Amino acid sequence: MTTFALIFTALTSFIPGDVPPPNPVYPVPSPEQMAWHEMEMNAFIHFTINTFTDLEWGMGSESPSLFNPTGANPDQWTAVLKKTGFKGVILTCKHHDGFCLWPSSFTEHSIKNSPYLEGKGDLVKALSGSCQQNGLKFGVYVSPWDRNHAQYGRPEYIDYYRNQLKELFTEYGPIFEMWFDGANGGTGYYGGANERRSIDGRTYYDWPNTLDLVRNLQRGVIFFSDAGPGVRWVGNERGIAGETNWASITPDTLYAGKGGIESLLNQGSENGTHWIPAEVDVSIRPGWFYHEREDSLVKTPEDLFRIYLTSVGRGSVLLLNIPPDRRGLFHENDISSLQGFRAILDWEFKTNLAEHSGVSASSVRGRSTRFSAQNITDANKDTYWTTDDDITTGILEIDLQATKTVKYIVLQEYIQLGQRIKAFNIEVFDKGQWKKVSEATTMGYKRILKFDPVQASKIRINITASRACPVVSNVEVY
Ligand code: FUL
Repeated sequence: MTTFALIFTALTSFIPGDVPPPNPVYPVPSPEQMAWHEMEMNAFIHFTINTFTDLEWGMGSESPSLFNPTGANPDQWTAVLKKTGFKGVILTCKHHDGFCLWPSSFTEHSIKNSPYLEGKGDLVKALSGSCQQNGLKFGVYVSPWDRNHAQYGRPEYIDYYRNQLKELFTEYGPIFEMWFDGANGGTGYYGGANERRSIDGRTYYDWPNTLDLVRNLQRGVIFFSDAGPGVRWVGNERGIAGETNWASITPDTLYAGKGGIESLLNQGSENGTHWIPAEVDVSIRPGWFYHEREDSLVKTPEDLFRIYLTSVGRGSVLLLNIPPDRRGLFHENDISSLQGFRAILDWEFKTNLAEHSGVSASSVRGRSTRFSAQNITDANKDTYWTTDDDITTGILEIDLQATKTVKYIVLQEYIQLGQRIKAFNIEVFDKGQWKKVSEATTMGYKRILKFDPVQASKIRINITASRACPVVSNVEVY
């Protein structure tokens, strides 16, 4: 063999594509769940007759004539949300009191019998249209518990609920997520019966058939409930995902309304059988609905940023509730907090000090350029660094070229191949010494670690435990 042939053989044995990528570690996200992860921040809108009765949970006996938001303007909502950086919006089309924000043909307890636009209004349509125009995805909250409906608790109500879903999923454009929460049964008006009705949360709603019905109308919709199947509740309403946060969980251990599982929901399970990531729902105010007395209690921009770090920064999606007031507008105090929050995000994550920085790794899968360490700073979410199958630890070293002040590190696993990393830490290099600045367990879709500002010319990510060979797609430094 000539020297040329030898060199050529050596080169071709490492050409991209030569080494197969790692096999997935199951479960993995569906394409729709992947798109959901990438949204990162969604808004919740709680608005209904409760806004006018000053309640959080209406009884179901409220007259539709109370619903009169004289200045309602969904375009104001979407403009504010878009500017803040939200990607989707979920509206309480129907809350527990049963009042519908769309003129459902299956009940009189709706916006069509309210003074709002003389009964001609349809806030579900107005908001879904405004979302489409502004490039936001639209989702629905349709409470299974209905304190207005006479048949609630009986089989007839399930037909009613399904008919309402058929209306929403056929006449209101694309819906990315459907929310059904655990609050179920109890006292209510129930068509005038005024009594307590209890249901068996496991069987009454016959969820599998309801979900199939919805899926047949719109494939790919993400279902939220404690047990998913699309995304799970995070176990609290304070905006805090677990520091250890697995996107996987075994749904048999959960069902909507079951108590005592908050910490399981908060952290997920390393060996969970299904990909059901946590969604962090939290309100900008103490309540979910607007109450004038809470005008001075709106979360500050700093509060919202802290919540961002404990939700998006822990691999979850943030679902932040902003309730319109009695005019039907976001209140000035809420808007100013959102503007402040956006300003903090822009300021804190202004310049990625690691973009296109040189990176070296303790080892690279098959020594292939396709899996090189450089992939973590190439600003391309589809490329990643990984190791050979039998290696479950690794060191990535980023060279910042000069000494910089560093305060955050953002890390992303390539979760399309499953969530793997169980433990890692960060060290920074300054004045000839390495110093540990942060330690963490899971990485997941996104992990943001904040530490006291330090001087650093190099950064090391030490992956110390992983369920299989680690696969990292992105690292940013601020
Ligand atoms: C809960 C409901 O009972 C609250 O009113 C609110 O809608 C919250 C997001 O979900 O289950």
